[in-house]
Amino acid sequence: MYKFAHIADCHLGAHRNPVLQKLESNAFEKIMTKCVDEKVDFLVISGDLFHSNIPDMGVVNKAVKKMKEIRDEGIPIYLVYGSHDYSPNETSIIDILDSAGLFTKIVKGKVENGKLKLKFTVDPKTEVKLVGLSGRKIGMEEKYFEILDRESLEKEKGFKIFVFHSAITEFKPDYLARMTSIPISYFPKGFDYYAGGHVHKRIEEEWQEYRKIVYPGPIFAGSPRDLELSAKGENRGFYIVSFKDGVKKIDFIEIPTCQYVVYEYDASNKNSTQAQEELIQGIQELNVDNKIVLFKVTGKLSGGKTSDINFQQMRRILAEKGALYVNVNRYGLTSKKYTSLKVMGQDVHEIEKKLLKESIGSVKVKTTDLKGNKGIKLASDLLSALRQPQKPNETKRDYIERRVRHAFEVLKLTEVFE
Ligand SMILES: [Mn+2]
Repeated sequence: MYKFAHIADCHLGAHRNPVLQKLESNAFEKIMTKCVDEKVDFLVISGDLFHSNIPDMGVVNKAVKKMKEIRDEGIPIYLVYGSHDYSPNETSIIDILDSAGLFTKIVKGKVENGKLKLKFTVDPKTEVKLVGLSGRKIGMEEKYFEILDRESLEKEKGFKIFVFHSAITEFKPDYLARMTSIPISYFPKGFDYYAGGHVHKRIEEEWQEYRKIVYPGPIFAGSPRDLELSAKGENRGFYIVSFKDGVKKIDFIEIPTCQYVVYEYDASNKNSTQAQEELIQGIQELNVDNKIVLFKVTGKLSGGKTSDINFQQMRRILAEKGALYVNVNRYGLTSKKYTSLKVMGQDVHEIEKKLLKESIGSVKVKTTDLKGNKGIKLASDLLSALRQPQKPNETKRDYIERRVRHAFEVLKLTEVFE
């Protein structure tokens, strides 16, 4: 019997807060150690190993050391790009580490007569055949699925794994209804295992000839929403799959990182003084020692301003009580007095999207690519390409050039298929 490990959505480098950084790298290190202890034959990473295509070098160094350890134990690593570490012209850290031989990016193929022909990578020890399709920004991988030559993949004999970084329409959680997804019929049939990433939730499915469709979910958290879901009981970890002429057993290995406290407060019909008092009293009663605190305040104040509530003071109290990290979400808090905020949302990205949606109607152009949902996606992607921060040691000129290049890539003025 052989075994392989399947992880996805590590999002290494997602956090600026040192405590979260530590928890994230701990989770990754624990998984790598477990792979060695369990003597897996190889490791599959279904995209978003890193949170960006040019992550912080300290984060990269730590991860590389750990991956090097498992390589030295004779465990090969196979992966695809995710939507976060993707680069259309092979300038991602993923490509550098692939070139250095740390792991193998298994997206191999080319477009021939309008069909995308993918080539298998064979794991030398187990003879498992792997083939992968990378994630793209904003679900752009759909067009590659559309032209995928499924027949040649389906004909191949042996134990086969399809590695991908996309949501599948049929198995998408309800709360991700608006996420771009690929219908299951676009996937080649008859693979032994479909190793998924991108959806930040653990999913195990079987459907007709699609034997095992598995998403491990993130190993820790790529976003505050992941923290919230973890706090509400979603287990985080990865899979170990045992196989011999087909999958025999799949085990989810939970990797606990820390404990959470969720504190939600509805300020409706309270004035700002009452809300302030009740919040202070509420947090005094919490046991937050050594825990991540997710603090969510919603509702419409009956009097006073939202800025009357002193969240800084509450953060301080929680820190004094030993909280590891406090995430304050008050995007849902409004007041009767000040309703000038026209656009509300749960986070910055949602607000940005809503603003773009409101303004897109005034765009007067012929091409449909700049209108409607397509236009909104393009605009928000362009914004995120342009808001990349300058790297340490990067000259201003290089920085400007890099942003311009990324903007061009987003606008698909230089896109190349790997
Ligand atoms: Mn992800």
